[in-house]
This record gives sequence, structure tokens and C-alpha cells, in this order.
Amino acid sequence: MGTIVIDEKYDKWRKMLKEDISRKRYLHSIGVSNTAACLAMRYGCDIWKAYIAGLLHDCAKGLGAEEMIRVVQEADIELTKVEKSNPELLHAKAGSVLARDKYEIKDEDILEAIKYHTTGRPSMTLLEKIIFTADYIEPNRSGIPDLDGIRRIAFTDIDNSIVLICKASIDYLKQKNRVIDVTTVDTYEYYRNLGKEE
Ligand code: DGI
Ligand code: FE
Ligand code: FE
Repeated sequence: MGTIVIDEKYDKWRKMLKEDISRKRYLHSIGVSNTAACLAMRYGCDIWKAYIAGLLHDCAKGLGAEEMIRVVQEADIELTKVEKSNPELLHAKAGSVLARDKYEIKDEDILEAIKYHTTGRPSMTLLEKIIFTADYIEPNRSGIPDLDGIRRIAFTDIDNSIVLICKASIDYLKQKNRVIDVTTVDTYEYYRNLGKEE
């Protein structure tokens, strides 16, 4: 695909997204898109895939919990009990289905990056790591302790920034007495141990 073709598509997706989610969420998505493109430049990932995955990662955020469950189940994707009872986790899988069926994204790498953007997973692809990280550090995020430190580390050692993001998320969820998904813990442990081996 030539750059001009993708640019026109990006504009179409951007306009669709604006209709599907709140203004605040839309601005966050633009922030993630741009930040993901920067990280892709830094780490040698496909810049356009990062730009598109960043834009669409939260495309299901406008759906209600029931709707998200229906969308995912109709696509024959399994939902865990934890996902069913915690709607904040559902938008990742629902988003990958919506991106495929409504936004007509055919690229599996982009769809996987959307699917795993909330919990991460062990051995993420570079694109998955970039979307996971960009989601946390994009310019509109605020009120997170040492966010500037994490932002700097994201551009020097992305695996280490993933450890810090997972740790901060788990601490936050514990503090709020929320159920922690096993994948969230697996991601944390995988990237923490990766750092120890070096
Ligand atoms: O969609 P965003 O707000 O941009 O960010 P996100 O997709 O990373 O996370 C959405 C929410 O999901 C956020 O409030 C934290 C929450 N979350 C992340 N991991 C877990 C989780 N919630 C539960 N209950 N368990 C988790 O493991
Ligand atoms: Fe999200
Ligand atoms: Fe997000």
C-alpha cells in the first residue's frame, strides 16, 4: 500500500472513530496513534501499523458491557469469567472484532495488538509492546506517579517500561480492590524475569 492510500484510509477511520467514542477517548486515541508511531520509529517497527493500531485500539469503548459480550461471542472468541464480569477488560477483545468487521482492518498484527492492549501478554510482538506502552504514556495521560520517568524509559528500554507499567497497573487495581486478570500478572512476571536474565 502506498502512503497516500493509507493516509486516505486513516482519515476515514479517524472520522468513523469520532462517531463511535467520546471526545475525550477520541483525543486519547489520537495521542496513542502518534506516540505509537514515534515508538515504531525508535524500535524499527512498521510505522503505519503502529499509527493505525494506536488510533483504533479503543474503538469498542463506546459499547455497553452486554453489547461487547455479544460482539465477542458472535465472533466465536472465548471469554473468561473475569472478562465477563469486568467490562473494562472486554473492550480489548471487542475492539479487535470491531476493527476487523466494522473498520475492515485485515492486518492480523494490528488486530492482535488491539486484542492484547489492556492486559498485555508474555512474549508480545514489537507492535503489541508499542501499543501497550503508547496507551499508557500518550500526552493526554496524567495523574500517574512518575509518568515522565516511564515516558523516558519507554524510548530507551521498552521491555523495562512494560515492567513499570504492569507494576503500576497491578498496584492501582489492588488499591481499588479490583480483580486482577491472570494475563496481567503473567505479563508482569514475564517482563520482570526477562530483565533479570540480562
Ligand atoms: O482503555 P484505556 O483506559 O485507555 O486503558 P486500558 O485498556 O489499558 O485499561 C482499561 C482499564 O482496564 C483500566 O481502568 C485498568 C483496567 N485493567 C487493566 N488490567 C486489568 C484491569 N481491570 C481489571 N479488573 N483487571 C485487570 O487485570
Ligand atoms: Fe483500552
Ligand atoms: Fe487506551
